[in-house]
Amino acid sequence: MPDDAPAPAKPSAVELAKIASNYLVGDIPQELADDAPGFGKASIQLLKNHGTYQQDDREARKSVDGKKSERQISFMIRTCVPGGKLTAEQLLSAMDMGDELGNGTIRLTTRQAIQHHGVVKGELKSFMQRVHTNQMTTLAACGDVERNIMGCPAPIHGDRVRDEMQAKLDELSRHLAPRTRAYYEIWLTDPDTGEKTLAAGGEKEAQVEPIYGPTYLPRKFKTAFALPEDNCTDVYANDLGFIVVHEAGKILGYNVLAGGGMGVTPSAAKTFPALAKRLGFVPPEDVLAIAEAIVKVQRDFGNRSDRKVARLKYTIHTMGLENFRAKVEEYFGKPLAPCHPADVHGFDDHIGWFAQGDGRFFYGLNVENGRIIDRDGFHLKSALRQILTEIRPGVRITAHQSLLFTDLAEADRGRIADILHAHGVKTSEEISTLRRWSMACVALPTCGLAVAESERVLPGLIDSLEPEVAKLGLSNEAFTLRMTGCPNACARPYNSDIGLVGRTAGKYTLFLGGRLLGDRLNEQYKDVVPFEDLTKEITAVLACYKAQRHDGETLGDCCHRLGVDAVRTWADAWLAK
Ligand code: SRM
Ligand code: SF4
Repeated sequence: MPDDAPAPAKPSAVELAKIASNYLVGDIPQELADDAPGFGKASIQLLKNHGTYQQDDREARKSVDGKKSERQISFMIRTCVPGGKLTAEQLLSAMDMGDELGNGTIRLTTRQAIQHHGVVKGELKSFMQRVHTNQMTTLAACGDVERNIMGCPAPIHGDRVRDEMQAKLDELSRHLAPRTRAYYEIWLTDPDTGEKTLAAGGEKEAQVEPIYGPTYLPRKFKTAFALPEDNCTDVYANDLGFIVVHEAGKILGYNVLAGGGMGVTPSAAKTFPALAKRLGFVPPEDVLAIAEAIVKVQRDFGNRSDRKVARLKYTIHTMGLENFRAKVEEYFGKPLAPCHPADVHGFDDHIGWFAQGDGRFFYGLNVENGRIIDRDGFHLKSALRQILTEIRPGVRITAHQSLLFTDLAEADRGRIADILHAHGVKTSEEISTLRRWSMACVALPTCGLAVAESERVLPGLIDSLEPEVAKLGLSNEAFTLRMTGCPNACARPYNSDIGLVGRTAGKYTLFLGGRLLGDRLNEQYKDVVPFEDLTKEITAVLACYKAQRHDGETLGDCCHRLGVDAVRTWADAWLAK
């Protein structure tokens, strides 16, 4: 611990669990073997670093006859997909696992990963083993470590910039992966050959986690790569961001951003959403070293007693940006060059049919809120199975919870459309621009932090907004509409054109003035708006936009220019007519 690190305060309960865990082992092995449906408090925290959350399905709880308050414990498991890149076989296998061990659905996340819900404790180990057999991992998909690193997933052949960026992302993912043996020994040992000694700690302790040390990071840590012309990963919302600086097909280096994060606790005024700050420029060969330096500064200077203010954004706020930069330079071992002027100026969700540049094509399929499911009249899961089995495309997950099928032949276009239609699924071309640019977080019934609905109500809200948008003649306007079931902001509502954040059951806070580009926070427009009023409130804002916009101005830019007070005055008068 450096001399100038903050004086040790009383560690939070999660810190205590990590300290006592011997590199994330704790009591997980014993508790995994007992008959209880769930784990103890400390293990629940440690398990997050292994990629799994103990959950209690609130609706399943209610539906158990005569046992109203009995908890219905099951597990959410998140699998990392660095840069969103996987194979048809891996996605097929993930769907099989959802059917055989989970709740029959899978969820593509806002960080290009995969989530399963409803796995019971007795199946956790076989689940992890199948993920491993599938050449994937759940290690560090959650927890106080570097999470799934995001990158633009579009496959453009001959685009050396994208290829090199993707390779750098993979290298960084490997570099920042936890090295404890706990994951392998808890989940991946063969019970028939006997458990091995849990291998962390001991004499070589310092070597176990050379980057993280025994208590890992004070809080979750998220990283994304973006291109200036395509910020599809929302790079400014991350703890650490890399914007590729390139000229004539060659990467000159990366602008490094630090301290983005969205989650807020409304009752704690000390919490706030923040866009990452521009910190400096590094050549490609220094990406790993600067990332490691920033991670280590956060490790040593982040708050370990109050988890509400433990993210990197608060470390920077407490230290001040200049002191933070100086500390990073000290850990980096040299001064940081100033940022190159390059900044994000475009955003592409990659939905639709595109040439890859090598005679092949890719197709971006909008997956509403990332949920892959079969239900009455809508059999997306079966459609995907057929596409993946018959065509065997490459697969990518976007940061907008959607899928890209890659390496397609021209003839596959019609075939994919036929398969989707045969299963009651619309092609991307058949859905509205409004729906295409919307996202909702998971929320109820599985998310323990949800105070309002999100994934289950956004599609209906869009159904009722679509005719209003059409009446206003705005059907072709692209703007982001993002909804979450609480202020933790898992669908990044605070930099979107329209943000809807669950406030309490059935009520939302409405935010306006962010934008597709993701480089501006929005502002609170109205609070505690009942769900039933959202259609008319949003329609009134759109009417204001229609009446007041300048040529070519986006919704977010227009609201930002006018200011939320002026928009409210105009929209309320329009509603009162
Ligand atoms: Fe998130 C917690 C789901 C992306 C901010 N998030 C949760 C938990 C695990 C609830 C919990 O702690 O008990 C949710 C699980 C619900 C469930 O039943 O599945 C959850 N977060 C998600 C996902 C699945 C939403 C989605 O619809 O895709 C996303 C998974 C991403 C991934 O693959 O890793 C997801 N979460 C995000 C993002 C967006 C992003 O990272 O780009 C954010 C905002 C950015 C940020 O981190 O600030 C986000 N999640 C949070 C927070 C607030 C963190 C904070 O600093 O305040 C929490 C609560 C916490 O950590 O205490 C949280
Ligand atoms: Fe749960 Fe809130 Fe995240 Fe939605 S935003 S998934 S309700 S923690």
